[in-house]
Amino acid sequence: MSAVAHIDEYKTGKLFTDENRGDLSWNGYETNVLLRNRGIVVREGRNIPVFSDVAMALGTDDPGDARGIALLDFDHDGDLDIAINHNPGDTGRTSDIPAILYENRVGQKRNWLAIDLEGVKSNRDAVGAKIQLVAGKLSLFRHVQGGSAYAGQMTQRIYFGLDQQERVDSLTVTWPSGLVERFTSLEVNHSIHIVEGQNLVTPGETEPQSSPGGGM
Ligand SMILES: [Ca+2]
Ligand SMILES: [Ca+2]
Repeated sequence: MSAVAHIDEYKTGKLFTDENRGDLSWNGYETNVLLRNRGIVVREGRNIPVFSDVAMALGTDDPGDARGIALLDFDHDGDLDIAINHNPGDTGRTSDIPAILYENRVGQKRNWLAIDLEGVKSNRDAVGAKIQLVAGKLSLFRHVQGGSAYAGQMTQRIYFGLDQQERVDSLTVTWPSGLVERFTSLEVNHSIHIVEGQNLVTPGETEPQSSPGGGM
């Protein structure tokens, strides 16, 4: 039952009663959205981020009661895929409501770079590190986070989508310790491993598996 579709009943409080709700969750069945980042536009002198909902166009507008989400490159082709878990409501029967895995079928047509950071003086997972990448006209920024979603945990590997750029001009890592390391002229379409303070880029290891959290 959708609280949006039944907004008049919702306002009466009727949907909160056991008689009407039964053993089902009474909301959360709105379709999922998938927002495409269209970049920054300047309006009246202000930088405004613009997003478009492309869920219907891409077939991800599922009406399930989604909760946990994790981004991960499950097929190791350099792009991020999406795993989603669902809320079993008061039934607790997670096996009745399987997770969904959305495969990214666009990203592998473009160039990319994936990065694992390993702190030494900083914390080992490099949480708090900042990465600035420049590739031709692209200037991209990533921040290594310790937590990334409600009821789910993303991969810790950092991914940069590079469109048609065939080389990374510069990569600047600012570690939590304050150390700044800069690398230039890097090849694309592979993963790399950077250990704090070694001023060295080595090939990355196999992507560790990530998964969304359990149903709530
Ligand atoms: Ca992938
Ligand atoms: Ca793919």
